[in-house]
Amino acid sequence: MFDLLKDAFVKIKRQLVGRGSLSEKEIAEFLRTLRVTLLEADVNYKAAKAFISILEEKLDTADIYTSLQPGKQALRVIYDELTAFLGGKTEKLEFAKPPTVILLLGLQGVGKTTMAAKLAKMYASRKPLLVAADIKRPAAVEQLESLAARAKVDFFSPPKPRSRNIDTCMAALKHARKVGNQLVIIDSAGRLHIDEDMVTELVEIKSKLEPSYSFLVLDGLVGQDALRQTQDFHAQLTVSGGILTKLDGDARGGAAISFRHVTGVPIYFIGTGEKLADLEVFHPDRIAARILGEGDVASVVEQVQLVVDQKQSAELAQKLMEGRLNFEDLLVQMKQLAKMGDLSKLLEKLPAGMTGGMSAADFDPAEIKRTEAIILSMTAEERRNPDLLDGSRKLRIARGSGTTPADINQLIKQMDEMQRMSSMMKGGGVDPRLARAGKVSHKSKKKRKKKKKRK
Ligand SMILES: Nc1nc2c(ncn2[C@@H]2O[C@H](COP(=O)(O)OP(=O)(O)O)[C@@H](O)[C@H]2O)c(=O)[nH]1
Ligand SMILES: [Mg+2]
Repeated sequence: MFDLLKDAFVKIKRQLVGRGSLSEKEIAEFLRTLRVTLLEADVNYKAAKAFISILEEKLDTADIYTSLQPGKQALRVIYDELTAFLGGKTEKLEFAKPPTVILLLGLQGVGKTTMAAKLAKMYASRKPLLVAADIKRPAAVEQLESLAARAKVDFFSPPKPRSRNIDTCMAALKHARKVGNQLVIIDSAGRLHIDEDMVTELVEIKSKLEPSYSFLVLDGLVGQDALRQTQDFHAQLTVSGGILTKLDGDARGGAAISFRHVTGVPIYFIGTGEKLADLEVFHPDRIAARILGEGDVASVVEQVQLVVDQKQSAELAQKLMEGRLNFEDLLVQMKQLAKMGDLSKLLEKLPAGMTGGMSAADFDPAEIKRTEAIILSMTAEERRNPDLLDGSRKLRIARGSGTTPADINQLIKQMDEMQRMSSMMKGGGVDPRLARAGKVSHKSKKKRKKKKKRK
């Protein structure tokens, strides 16, 4: 995701970091490079211009020129301004008076139906109702119905085969009130191009239904054209925010950067794959960190927490904090990580220093089998107390598991790294800035101590 931007920013960063001095001329030169990159990444021309001029202003301060570390100072400014440009704070859905109604708008094929189901899954605790208000496209109703079954949520189909979409929406709302669905997600009909028919229908739905949120769904792979669509939609329907899909693969990310500037409304979510779980809340600060190549520690932690069994992970966190991780825990941990599926996607978000030299290959099923064999060849005592493993024990375990002592050393090293990485993640959200500096927040350490005391 955002590879092009990331590459360019990383290059710029390399030039900046470690600089003892920075001249006005050098800053101007680097801003020129940045501008070209933004345009290459399909950032809207006006948005790119606006962003560069903000940077120009913020970077042209005595602070930078007199700073002992002007490069780092400049990067800090870029991180802050990029975050602000992406919208600043994270938008959260409010569930004020139920049912909260979300209307999804957008052209055909952008990913509305998929997104409807992803949102329903993410907010499953609200007892969501998925509404098929698209009878234009053949099989659109069936598509949503099967996705609803997969997400295990309620589904509402048009009462009659030829019901008008507006009637379906109103009937669904009534049904939701009766049944107690706190969230209603409407999958509306798109067209290949914005046309009058569609706009008229959507305007009517929007005014009668009065949705809490109307989100424009945009295909992140479409460059400048997506922004044109945005402006057209927004001009006629005044959306409350945007959702970008298909940001997996080689989406250049231009739309993500421009959206806020072009519309004045924020991005709420991003879709990063075809599976229902491939949905992320849009966190401007984390995205900025990702683009700057700093990794995205906080969202990785979140994803990890989603899959990892809560109780088990609490126990594990406790052990990690106390530095008593052992081989049994490691095995559990690896199996859980393997469950998360596409690990390479997760690992790419982490800064290199935090992956502890681990790569997706370490979680490959064959690798896990091998680790399991090693651990099973240990005595119960050895499993619980890794310090026992001396040369002769290692040799015995290696023989028993069909591996070599070097493999066992590797495993011990990996566990140390995991211990280190986990204490950095400190079981919760990590302020990306702190994570970058390799520091862990003192506040949370204190909190942890307090918690312990209470026990
Ligand atoms: N790679 C990828 N594909 C997606 C994503 N979201 C949707 N798709 C695919 O895009 C196609 C169109 O999606 P659909 O939800 O039917 O779009 P709609 O016409 O707007 O309702 C389908 O093949 C989806 O599987 C995403 O985030 N990433
Ligand atoms: Mg659809």
